[in-house]
Amino acid sequence: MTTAVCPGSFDPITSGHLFVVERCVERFDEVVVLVTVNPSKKGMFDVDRRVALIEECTAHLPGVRVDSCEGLLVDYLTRRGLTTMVKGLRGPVDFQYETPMAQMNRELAGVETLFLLGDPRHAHVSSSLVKEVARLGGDVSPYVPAPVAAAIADTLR
Ligand code: COD
Repeated sequence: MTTAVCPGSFDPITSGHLFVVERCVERFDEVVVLVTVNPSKKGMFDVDRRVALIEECTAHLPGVRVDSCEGLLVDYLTRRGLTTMVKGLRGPVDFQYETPMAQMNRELAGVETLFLLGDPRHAHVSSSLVKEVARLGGDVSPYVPAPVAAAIADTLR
């Protein structure tokens, strides 16, 4: 059985993230969408809400599980005998940011990182930009799945 772990903050999940998860579903038996928790960083959504939103947005995809973890990502994978994570790339800036982490994760625990090119239509989409646009009254519905757009509207109401 092949398993890919797609890690991220997912605060909240965007259509760009979802595209990457959908591509993984076509190539792996199981896909774990993993919300990484940084206790010193307060997000728009708490971890349980992020997990619940991802579950709702991926309910139509076979083989997807959603989980969360604190601490080193590679420890989560190693404890479960997993060796592959998949990261989405919007372009060269993401590649530059991700490369040292991939190298470090390979050295720390033999975990390989596979990079998957994102949808060019979402190359400018990030969770932080979505939150900023929403906070300033812009329409973010083209950039996030419908349940997320509703949750953001709810939070800002
Ligand atoms: N299209 C395609 N891919 C996208 C898009 C998009 N529009 N937006 C984001 N992505 C990709 C990102 O490049 C990233 O690969 C992934 O989706 C997650 O994105 P975010 O923004 O939700 O998450 P980040 O960038 O905050 O990353 C979280 C990490 C998992 C990298 C980080 O929290 C982490 O590694 N935490 C664990 C601590 C750890 O192990 N540290 C040591 C690392 S060596």
